[in-house]
Amino acid sequence: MEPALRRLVVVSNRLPVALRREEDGWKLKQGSGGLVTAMAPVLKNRGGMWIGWSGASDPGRGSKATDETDMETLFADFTEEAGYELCTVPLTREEVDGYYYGFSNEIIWPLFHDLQSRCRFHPRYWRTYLDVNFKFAEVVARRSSPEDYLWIQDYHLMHQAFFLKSMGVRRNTGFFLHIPFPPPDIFMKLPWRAKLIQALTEFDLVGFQTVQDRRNFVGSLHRLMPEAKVEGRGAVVAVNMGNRSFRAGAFPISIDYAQFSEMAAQPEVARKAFDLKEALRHRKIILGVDRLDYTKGIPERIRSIQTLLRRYPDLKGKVNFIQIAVPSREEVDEYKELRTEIEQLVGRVNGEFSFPGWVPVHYHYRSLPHDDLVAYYAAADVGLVTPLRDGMNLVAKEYCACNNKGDGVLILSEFAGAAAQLQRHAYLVNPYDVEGIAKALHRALHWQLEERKAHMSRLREQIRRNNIFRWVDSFLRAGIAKSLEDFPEVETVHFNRV
Ligand code: ADQ
Repeated sequence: MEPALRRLVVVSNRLPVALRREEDGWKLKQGSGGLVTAMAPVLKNRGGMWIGWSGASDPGRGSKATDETDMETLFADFTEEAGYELCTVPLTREEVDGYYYGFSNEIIWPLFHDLQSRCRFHPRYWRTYLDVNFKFAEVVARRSSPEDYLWIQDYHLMHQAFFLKSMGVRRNTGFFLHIPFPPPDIFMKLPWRAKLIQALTEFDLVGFQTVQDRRNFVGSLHRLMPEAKVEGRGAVVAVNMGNRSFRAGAFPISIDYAQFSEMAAQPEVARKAFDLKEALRHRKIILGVDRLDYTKGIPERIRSIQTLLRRYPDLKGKVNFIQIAVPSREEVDEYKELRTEIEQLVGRVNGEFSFPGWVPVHYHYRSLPHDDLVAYYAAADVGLVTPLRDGMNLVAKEYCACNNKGDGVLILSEFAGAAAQLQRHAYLVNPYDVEGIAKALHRALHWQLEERKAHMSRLREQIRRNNIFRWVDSFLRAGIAKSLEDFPEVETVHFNRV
């Protein structure tokens, strides 16, 4: 069905561009993530717009060239090239501190990842979060029209529909939460729980990564707004609130499978993967790739390598663990402490086991160019993806897509959203169970080739079919569909043990 959609307007905290200073001044480059790749054609086809914070526009931090006027020129050039418009929401230093570092990253991020003891429930953060959401909504109202479909991304902007409605601005709105939605007992810890959940009900469609996240949301909704009645049992359900209704659904995000797989097959990338293996004398490679974040379970993972080498001394000199960590939220103390903890752990494990010619743990703290990252994925015998909690986890999918030989093993945390889709063919582990991970690693390293191939080919097929384009398509179809009949009941594999 061709949607009656004139234009797609994506709203997210950050714009999908990287700002770089080159010799002749500042340059904007389109971001390269799966989300941008998948959205770009839709935005281009419909002459769409992306609204967000540039990340560099706050006065006091940026240089003269990053002020608003120069930005406008850069954005106009970008629009001509990319085929869709960028629109920036300028934020002050105080706003960024309260809304982004404060409410989003010190409250919602830990709470929604079940780590409530890390939350700092400062009322000031909440107020700034509301102010910034209002500011975003004003820009959205001004720059969009009633025929547009507004697709709001993630936990930074949960009050968009609420503020648009309170301004009397009628728009068709969809919201997608990239991180998990916590179980009701945890969500109830939030001092502003009733206002937040009500704000979410103001969207026409609320999307989650998994069916379990949607259930958690509905559980909290029932406690806080008992008048809410849920209809339907498929991936998308309708919620009636008496005088109005909205939809809630599970839309597992994915990657541009073909792009990863094709890149891994390119001769230069295959060469890089081979060089990497050769540099490590063709030892088995166990790989971890994450943003450096306390939800990703990196210290536990390093301890599991330590346990592996203690328990199975025959593996000494035969395996390497490579951990690539992308710098993230570096200004925040907790992230600095985590970095130190990881570096000390790496030092301890290497100190305990290294001998001339072999260092068990290789740790890289940097962002990698895309082709290097793909080469690491292609070279790895085991993808070790063990977040303590994760909305989806794209690394798990990227690893499989790059494993063109099909002989790798994916060890995956049961608390990653990806486990709901991949549990039958990944080796599921509890990320807190250091001994369990060590055992899984030992088994994975001794698995028969046929068995590994059978599992990996199924994983790859599942990710190839359910790729990022399908995700965009299914969300948009749900966002503009007319009735629940458009969503026949589906058998969705979900994971209950959260
Ligand atoms: P993230 O928490 O950032 O995303 P993830 O889904 O794993 O987690 O995505 C990380 C991305 O960063 C991957 O695409 C990966 O390729 C890239 N990356 C990692 N290490 C890198 C390196 N060293 N160099 C370059 N790139 C690197 C949030 C949620 C997730 C959810 C996504 C998408 O927390 O649960 O899957 O959004 O919805």
